[in-house]
Amino acid sequence: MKTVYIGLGSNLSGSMGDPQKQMQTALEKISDHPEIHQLNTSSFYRTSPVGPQDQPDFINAVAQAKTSLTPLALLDYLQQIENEHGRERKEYWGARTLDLDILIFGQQSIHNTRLIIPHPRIEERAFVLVPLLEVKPNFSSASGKSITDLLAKCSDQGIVKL
Ligand code: A4P
Ligand code: MG
Repeated sequence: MKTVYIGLGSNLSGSMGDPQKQMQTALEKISDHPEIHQLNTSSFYRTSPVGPQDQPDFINAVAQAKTSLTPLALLDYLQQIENEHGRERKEYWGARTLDLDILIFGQQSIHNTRLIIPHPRIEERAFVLVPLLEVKPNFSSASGKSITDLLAKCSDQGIVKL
């Protein structure tokens, strides 16, 4: 069984409702899987968009869980949930009804066409770091930088706990 961390984000209403509702139903769906256990979710945060600015604020959170799934099987399941929530892939880093990213998968390092783990942009994003630290207070950065430094670097990114 591996401990995994999943980043959740939404800034558009989709087939399950407004962004917060989309996140809630996604979390229920994740915990419904027979091979995913002990789901523990951070607070929800309202965050300013990183990337294109002409889009609504996001709701973001991070979930911790234990799983016996392989990384690719977990990705398949998360992408199925994204699709059920009306996800369309248009603009890169653009607005989305639901985005589910695998941030960390046990101690594994993966680099293939479908999956990069740890997620390459964890360290530069307040919307990932802040909720991740809630569920994984012992997070240490792959680059060796201190958490204080990482948080200071992204302190201009708007983030409010809901
Ligand atoms: N993929 C590779 N590695 C992973 C991984 N660790 N987890 C592949 C999940 N998927 C991974 O993803 C494109 C492909 O990445 C997938 O098919 C999968 O095989 P996608 O979700 O279709 O595209 P995307 O989300 O637009 O790209 P990406 O790289 O996930 O974007 P990011 O980095 O997640 O950025 N601002 C705020 N405030 N909050 C946000 O949540 N999100 C983004 C998206 C930009 N700005 C934001 C937010
Ligand atoms: Mg994504």
